[in-house]
Amino acid sequence: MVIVKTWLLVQTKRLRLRRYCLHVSVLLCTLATATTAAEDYVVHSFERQQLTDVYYSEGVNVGDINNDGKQDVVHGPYWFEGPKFEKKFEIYPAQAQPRQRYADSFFSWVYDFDGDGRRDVLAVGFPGTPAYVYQSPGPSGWDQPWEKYPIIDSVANESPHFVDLVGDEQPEVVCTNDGRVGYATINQSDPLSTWTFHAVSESIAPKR
Ligand SMILES: [Ca+2]
Ligand SMILES: [Ca+2]
Ligand SMILES: [Ca+2]
Repeated sequence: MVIVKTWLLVQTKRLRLRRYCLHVSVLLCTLATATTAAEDYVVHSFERQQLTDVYYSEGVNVGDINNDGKQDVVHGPYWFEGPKFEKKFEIYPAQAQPRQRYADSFFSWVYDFDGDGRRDVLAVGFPGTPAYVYQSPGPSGWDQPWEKYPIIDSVANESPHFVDLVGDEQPEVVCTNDGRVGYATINQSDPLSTWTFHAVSESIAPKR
């Protein structure tokens, strides 16, 4: 009986010790987290620069259009030259959009589609409308509209993406087309002609 009592006492002490260790561990973890969190809190401040007061597009993107190593901004029909963003150049004839409606331009991405060393612009409009590549003319053509090439007949879904989905080091447009979820790949033999849409679902989504 004494042996049993002693064993129980030892086990109880062990249990208390474990609980104490657990409490200390939790406290240490909390302190460590608090220290890390304190170090992580850095206030990043930004300077606001308004590029335009006209509504041209739902979206904006960045990329080095003029190959000077500085990021430029693309907003609908315009690209703004970085790093000052005081000069803007037309990609296609600019038309102000009615503020009470969606714009005819939703997304733009900057990428050299034809491999000539100049980054072009892929533009996606209202869901269910075609996507176009605007071919960069280079510095001699900044004062004129860029050549426009339809590459996908319809891009839909609220937020299409332009990412390397299938791992071939080239991006694809991930979207819906005619209600089908899928992705469109760049036409390797002619990047400025029609791309191929690869459906991964039946027609299950809205067509716009
Ligand atoms: Ca640039
Ligand atoms: Ca190009
Ligand atoms: Ca890819």
